Amino acid sequence: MRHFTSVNDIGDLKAAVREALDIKADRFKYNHLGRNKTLMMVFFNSSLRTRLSTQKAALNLGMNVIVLDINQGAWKLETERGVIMDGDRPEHILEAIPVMGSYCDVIGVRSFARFENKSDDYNEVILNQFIKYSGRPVFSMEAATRHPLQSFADLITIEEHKRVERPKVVLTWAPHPKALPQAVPNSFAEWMNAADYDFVITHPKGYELDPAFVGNARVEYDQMKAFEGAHFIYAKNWAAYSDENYGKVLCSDRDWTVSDRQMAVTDNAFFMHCLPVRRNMIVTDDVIESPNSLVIPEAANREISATVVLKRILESL
Ligand code: AN0
Ligand code: CP
Repeated sequence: MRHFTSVNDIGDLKAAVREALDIKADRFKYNHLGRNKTLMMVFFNSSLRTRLSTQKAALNLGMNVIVLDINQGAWKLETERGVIMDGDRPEHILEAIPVMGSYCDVIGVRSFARFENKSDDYNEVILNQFIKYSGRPVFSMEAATRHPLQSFADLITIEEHKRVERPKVVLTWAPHPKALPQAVPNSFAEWMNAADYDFVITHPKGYELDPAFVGNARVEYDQMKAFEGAHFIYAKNWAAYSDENYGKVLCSDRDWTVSDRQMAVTDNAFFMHCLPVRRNMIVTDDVIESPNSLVIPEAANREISATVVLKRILESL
């Protein structure tokens, strides 16, 4: 594997999960692979889990790690070609990327949707410039449209906990005070469709996701109906995707907050969220603290998904 930006880069999912569980049983098994190899993690946005789990994954593989927070101590980057750079951005990304590439063997990039220009976001202009100009394998640590390391960890978590072969998995929108990207729900949908689960998406009208990610999922606007008989509830907020309301918050209805009321109609479902989560906006204290909450093992599996991905990239160097 050279680059890792979506489910399409991982190949057979069953094999990927097998490899993940194998690594989980002995996470230092490939400790020789990363000897004298350097991972550079570049963050345009904040992170707790991705930063720590990806660094741990690199250490599992014997790599060295450099972390750059673009907004803390680096020069502000101009990202558009052709701009007369007389403003507050002293460096252009077209120089910065190849310079970063010259100091490392693999690059991880976190660059959220900016909600300034829908086509720039959905064309992944930042991530793709890293792929084009760094000369290195690049993997997404959440880009504008996807968060594949998260979705892979989610898949591993579901496979570890499922009680039926083809579980009913429900992705539910939930309220949040700020506009959040669609990357997590898009990516989750893409991986759930690829895993061929019984997959349902529920959200208020106006929150329809890009049909390319919805795929064959059933969309159910009645949240209670969607939850009936579910085995896994995956909550997430996202802002509107439609052209007219792109990046906007349209609904703050706290009836959508996941609580015991909705969980009661599921088949004793597990609760999942990628974190960070706003309690009593997305999910109640009771649900996130219940024995059915998988948020901590799910986050722990981020180390495993990142180890598999970095291992495969190292094998291709
Ligand atoms: C980000 C998002 O919704 O994409 C990161 C989630 C992993 N969340 C926030 O900014 C709160
Ligand atoms: N789930 C996740 O990616 O968390 P961070 O934003 O803290 O990295």
